[in-house]
Amino acid sequence: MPEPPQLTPLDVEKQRFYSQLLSDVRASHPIAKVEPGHPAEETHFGRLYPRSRSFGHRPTLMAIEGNDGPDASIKKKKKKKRKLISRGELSDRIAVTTALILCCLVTDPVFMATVRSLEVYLDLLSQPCRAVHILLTCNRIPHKVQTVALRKGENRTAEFTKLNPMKKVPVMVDNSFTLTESDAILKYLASKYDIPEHWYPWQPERRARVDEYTAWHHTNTRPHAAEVFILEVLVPIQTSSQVDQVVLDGALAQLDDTLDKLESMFLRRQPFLCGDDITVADLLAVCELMQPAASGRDVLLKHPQLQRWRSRVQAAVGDSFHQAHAILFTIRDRHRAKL
Ligand SMILES: N[C@@H](CCC(=O)N[C@@H](CS)C(=O)NCC(=O)O)C(=O)O
Repeated sequence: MPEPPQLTPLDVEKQRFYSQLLSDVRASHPIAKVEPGHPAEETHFGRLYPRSRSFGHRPTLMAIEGNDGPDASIKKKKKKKRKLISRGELSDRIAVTTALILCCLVTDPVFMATVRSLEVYLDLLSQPCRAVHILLTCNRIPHKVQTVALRKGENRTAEFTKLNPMKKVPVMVDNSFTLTESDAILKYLASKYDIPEHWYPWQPERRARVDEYTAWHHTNTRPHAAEVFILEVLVPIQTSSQVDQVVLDGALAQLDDTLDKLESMFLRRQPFLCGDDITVADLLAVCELMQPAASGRDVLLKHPQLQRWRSRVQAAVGDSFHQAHAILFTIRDRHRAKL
């Protein structure tokens, strides 16, 4: 058993001075609220260091010195820099250091990626999946993509059906929490992860504006833009038939009506759909309006206001936009090459 360091009580003045210095720190930490001089602690210390004169009934501030006894310590007094410490301070320091390490770790995305597992089941040919992908990548939220190829029917396997009985993508699994519906996933991610607040604002009115658009989106922008894609791209592939121009014109007219509403209602006096900054609503909308590009069609051609909005969205999310749309652009380019 090594000899314990000799602990010399401080004089009264110094005790008072250091007690005042420590009082705030100790009060702020739950460990510090334990009555100093806890008997269990004393017994334990007493067993380890039976010759210690210093850990008495009340916490006493000590000067820790070498093992040469009090006389030697007086001689060395002037040469040696004295380390002042009390039991309370020691436990405070340990607690503060632990808290700091934990804080650093939980704000470190690489560490968090190892302790939590965020998985998203996506097919990037799906508009809502791209919206989720863009939010994750442009905010560098650590995640793993599990590709579910809709064209191969991978959304109908027993395994995937367990995740989402609706057999649709996107699906998110954050640790053991499974969530479907792009709208819910985007809002969950924006609320749960440390990303800029503008994506899904906390302020009730600003948040309500986002909810207002996303509610409208699912019965307007989404079905009308998707219909153009289905008629012009999917149906001809699946049935090996020509595009039905009359039906397509009807769908385009309906989409135009929706685009007018987007401009006059949502973009009337603001750069993004729900205010001055980009939100999850813009991601849902832009990904939907890009879908008809698969056939080489730009549905915003006659809508300069919406074109400027799309450029703003692209600029705000940077390379994530291209990453999410890479497959769609490949299909578009193949389609154009055939014409
Ligand atoms: N309301 C859902 C729609 C999801 C959805 O319709 N996903 C499509 C791809 S865009 C899908 O998985 N379709 C597969 C199928 O219906 O078989 C959302 O926004 O997440």
